[in-house]
Amino acid sequence: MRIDAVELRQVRMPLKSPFRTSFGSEYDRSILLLAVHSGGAVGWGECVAMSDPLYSSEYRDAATDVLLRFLLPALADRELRATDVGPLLERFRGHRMAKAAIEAAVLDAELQLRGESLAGYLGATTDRVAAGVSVGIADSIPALLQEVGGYLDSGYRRIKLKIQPGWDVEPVAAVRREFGAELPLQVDANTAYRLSDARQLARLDEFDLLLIEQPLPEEDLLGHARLAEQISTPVCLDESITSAESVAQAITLGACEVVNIKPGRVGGYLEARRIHDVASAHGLPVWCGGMLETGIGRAANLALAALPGFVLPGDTSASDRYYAEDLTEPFVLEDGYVRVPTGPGIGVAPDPDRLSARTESVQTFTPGS
Ligand code: OSB
Ligand code: MG
Repeated sequence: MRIDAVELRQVRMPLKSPFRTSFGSEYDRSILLLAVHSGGAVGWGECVAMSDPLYSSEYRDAATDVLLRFLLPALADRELRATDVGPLLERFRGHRMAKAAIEAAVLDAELQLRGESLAGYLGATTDRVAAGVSVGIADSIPALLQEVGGYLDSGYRRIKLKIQPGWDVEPVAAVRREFGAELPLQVDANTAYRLSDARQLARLDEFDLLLIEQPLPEEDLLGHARLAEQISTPVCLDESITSAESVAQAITLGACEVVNIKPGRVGGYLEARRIHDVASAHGLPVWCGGMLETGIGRAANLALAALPGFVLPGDTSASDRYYAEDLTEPFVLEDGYVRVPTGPGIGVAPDPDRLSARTESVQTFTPGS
């Protein structure tokens, strides 16, 4: 294929309720969507960079800038396959979320032109994925229990609680007490702790959690390895895992016993699959993380989450966990599972009216101009 044009669309999606983590509160999701036009096909990619650099150093407007100035020009005016995107962009440091978005859009267009689904292309072995849900920091324990209860009533198969110093043992103990020992339960600290908090984190041991996600800073692999020796809850990395190489290092160090794979964070679906392969070869379970995606990113995440190493439920919730109205046909929960799209490419496209209603601005990149 060849890139005829790329639309960079800034959309704003109001969240049904605010999402509070140790790094801040989101009230709406400000998203960069890419549409790659190629030979009559339109491929979609959702950039997971948030509006502010709080989860990672990347942010939406920086992604837009690096795409327009560096990444898109490097892909223009040539025959291109999705597998070329990573190598062609490798000399530009970092900006993995921006790279992932353009690779995803190129891949969607290429697969549509071939009539092949992303799930089939990646090697999916299932047609539905067990859905977990990520629950933000609440205003009170009763409010948290009510929210968790609502998700369990809807059928979610695993609960993840966001934690931070001052909101850890108490909410976990309350959820265990209310919903029982059998509930698959895990926590995510988004780097809010230090190794000196190991004794506090060891207090979570008695609650038999599936894992603790990213307790320490992104760069602190050694700290995670030390912490893993001091707590019995398995350590899972999110922010620290940026490539297949980084996961191999983390595993070798003993810093990581479970991996949260987010395609956006690691530069795309192809690198995400390599991480899956490395982790699986080492016998580590992986699961698919999320970044409050619309149906565009969610469709592609579901294709990835259908690979055989994804043995834990992901943050692949239904559309109505986040949005009153999704950009695509909504993904729904069926008996605690979400269906993997089977159509060509990612298998979904935004509804034109809903997309234009949510669009704040559009910039167009045209090769040679
Ligand atoms: O750390 O997994 C995270 C959302 C935004 C940024 C980081 C994270 C999250 C979530 C929500 O936990 C996952 C989802 O449901 O999309
Ligand atoms: Mg996380």
